[in-house]
Amino acid sequence: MGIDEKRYFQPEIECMPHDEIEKLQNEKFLKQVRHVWEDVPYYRNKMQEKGVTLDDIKSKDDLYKLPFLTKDDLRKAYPYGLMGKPLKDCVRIQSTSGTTGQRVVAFYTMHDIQIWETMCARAIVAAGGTNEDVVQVSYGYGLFTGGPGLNGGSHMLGSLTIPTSSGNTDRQIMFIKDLSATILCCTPSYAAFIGERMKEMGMKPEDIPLKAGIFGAEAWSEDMRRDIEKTMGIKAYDIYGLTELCGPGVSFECSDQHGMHINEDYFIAEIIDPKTGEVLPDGSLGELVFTTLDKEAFPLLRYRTRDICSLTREKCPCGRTHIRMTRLKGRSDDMLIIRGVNVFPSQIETVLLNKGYPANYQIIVDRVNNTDTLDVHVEMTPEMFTDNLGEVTQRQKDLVDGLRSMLGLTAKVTLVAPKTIVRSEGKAVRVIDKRKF
Ligand code: DLL
Repeated sequence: MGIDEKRYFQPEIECMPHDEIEKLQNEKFLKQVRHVWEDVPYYRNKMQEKGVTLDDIKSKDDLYKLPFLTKDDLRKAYPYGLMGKPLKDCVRIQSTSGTTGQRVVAFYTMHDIQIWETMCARAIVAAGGTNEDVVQVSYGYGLFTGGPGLNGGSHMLGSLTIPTSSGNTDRQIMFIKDLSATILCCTPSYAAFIGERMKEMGMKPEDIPLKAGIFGAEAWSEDMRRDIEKTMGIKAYDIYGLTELCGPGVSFECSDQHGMHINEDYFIAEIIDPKTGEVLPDGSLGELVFTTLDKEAFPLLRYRTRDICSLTREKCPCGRTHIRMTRLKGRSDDMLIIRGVNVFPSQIETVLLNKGYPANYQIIVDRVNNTDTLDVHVEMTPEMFTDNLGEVTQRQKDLVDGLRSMLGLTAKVTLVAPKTIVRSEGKAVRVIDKRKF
């Protein structure tokens, strides 16, 4: 059976047999390592410190010999220390917000921009997009990669692009409706907010022409996906990426909505044990590590993302052959250790959404008398809202029980009135950790 070419942006690459991908990766890998060795003294020093030279790297099988690069390296080498090209060859800078205290600044040549936009175009096609679609990009534009990345992908595909950026939610809805946007790109928390506002305005899913959403840049759960899909009457696709590697599009979901295909012609992905650095077999949960294969200005070998997930080579019904990563379980630095127990915010979200609460919550961790405390503030829906104290107490108790069985910990739950938790137009801030370490 032949493949339906319209379902892919580049079928010859996206559906390439595995042994051919390996061959392509091998060729590109050797070239990329040579580029780094010759042009990035910071990394060459790291290799030499580990006793590795270019001669030790004969194929992709030697990847494990290379040292890891970490966020700490990026910090030490800030701003120009990891560049692989002179500034005169670069055409763009993007950066993270630096909310975790570590601002990342990444550089791009024209070639780097083109491969990044190619990946975003693949993601839009995987979500059912064609050049007949109208793509509304409601990720932030500017230093954040979300807006520029999806904007570039949409252009490359030839779709009509509406660069609304984030914010001004009523105008977002007006544009979706008036300009017949069919694909919406934004963070999942902003999508949920837009959906909530639509409901308030008395709009139903059939009142808007949207058919798909491409949502990423932050962790979200399967339940949140279902909620957004229902409110907007769309299919919601996950997209992953990070500034260090380019931005959105490193991997993306297909019609199967079961894990994100990593663009293996541009990256090699590994999963390692975050504690020991040992490479783990496919299927194991661990930290995702990327090696770029085709980057000029900011090539990174064995870059530790701190993101936790697993990889699978299981055949995908969509026909793409590139390896898939699971939805992120969280970041290793997102993981909270509360009274010795590992807690991921996504576990808390799962309990809340399963019990019918919206994804509007805040997790507050503190230390009182040398004991960690976990407070979860959860917003009620307007339907739940009541001044019947008994009912509220019963609801809180039910959530405490649900969280205890998920986490093995007792949390304090406070139910708050609808709309009291601040909405996000970009990445939502869900955790406030007040402990001083
Ligand atoms: O968030 C790039 C991006 C923009 C991805 C738009 C998708 C859509 P950074 O600001 O550098 O880049 O943040 C990267 O965000 O290491 C993950 O921890 C998290 N992240 C990104 N995508 C997802 C996702 C952009 N789909 C960091 N699910 C990454 C969960 C995600 N977390």
